[in-house]
Amino acid sequence: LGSQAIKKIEETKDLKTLNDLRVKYLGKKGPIQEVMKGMKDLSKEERPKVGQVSNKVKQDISNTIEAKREALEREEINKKLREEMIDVTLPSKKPAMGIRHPLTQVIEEIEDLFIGMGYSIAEGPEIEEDHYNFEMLNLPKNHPARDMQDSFYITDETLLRTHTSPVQARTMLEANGKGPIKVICPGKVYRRDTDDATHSHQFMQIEGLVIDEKTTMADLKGTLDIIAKKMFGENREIRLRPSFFPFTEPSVEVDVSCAKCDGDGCSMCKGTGWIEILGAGMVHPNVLKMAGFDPEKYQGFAFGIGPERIAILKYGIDDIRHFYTNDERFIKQFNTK
Ligand code: FA5
Repeated sequence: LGSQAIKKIEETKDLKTLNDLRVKYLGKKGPIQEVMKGMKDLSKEERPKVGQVSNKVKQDISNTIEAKREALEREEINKKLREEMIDVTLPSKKPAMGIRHPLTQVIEEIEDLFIGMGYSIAEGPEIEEDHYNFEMLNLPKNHPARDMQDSFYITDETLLRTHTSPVQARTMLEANGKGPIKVICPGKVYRRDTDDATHSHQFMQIEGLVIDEKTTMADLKGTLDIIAKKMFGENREIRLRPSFFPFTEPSVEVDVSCAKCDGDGCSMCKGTGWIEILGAGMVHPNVLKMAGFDPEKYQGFAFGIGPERIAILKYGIDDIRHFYTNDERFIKQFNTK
């Protein structure tokens, strides 16, 4: 019995079968237990002999099971280690890298151009006081031109800024009536505009402000011409159209020529050959005065660029909403790495 059991145990290939064998041979109903039970019927002389033999068999079986169990467990661990082994010499998976948002790329490009021309960057709050958003910009309460920028009011006196022009007023106040000032102010703005292909209720603007003792409309035009050529190519031109903003006089809207309708933003030109990208003008004397500047001594120009419109034109994007709906397929096209 002993050698038969040991042979079976040694041939075992898994822990479950091994356990079954343990129960079979050493369990309460097993053959050894049976022999033990029958001991009482044996003679005095036979009893120790049989006892000794069955104890030895029991011990041998039990030792073999123990050794086999250890071997099987070791094998299992080794198998697991082999299967889960990491080959550190294999090339690793590249971690997915994010892409800078196309709008961020365009804004940074514009910022770099202005920094190269000696401008610094100013920022202001998105939750703005009516005072800076309108009044300091020559738009007193009930002025009809407030309707040009339908607003999200928070209280009677605070609102989500409708443009970046309040940063002009804040910057001028900080300068205590002393020029020169040369800043651009990028940031988010909000309007109760109905969303469509070219309008969003939240969009970006980049305000520009220059105040100095001899600043003219020619400086404004020259500056914008450089920006248009750098952003869109040397063959582009700009066109100034008379317009109205309460905070500038004269005021203009600025268009960029389309690239000979070769598909580059052409559909946006609606057949006219020009597309509007910003509003601008010479800072109104009232605005200078309110901010503590002497209009006899200082003049200045200001502009407000819509970077979404610049990006649309630059990349031939057909809908402004692509910027804000976070479709990865759109964003991934702007991987410049
Ligand atoms: C203004 O906001 C003036 N503050 C700009 C300005 C600054 C004029 C300094 C003079 C001096 P306007 O409302 O036209 O102007 O907006 C300026 C630009 O923002 C537009 O040319 C356009 O490019 C962009 N823009 C306006 N509304 C939207 C909109 N709903 N969605 C996306 N872009 C818009």
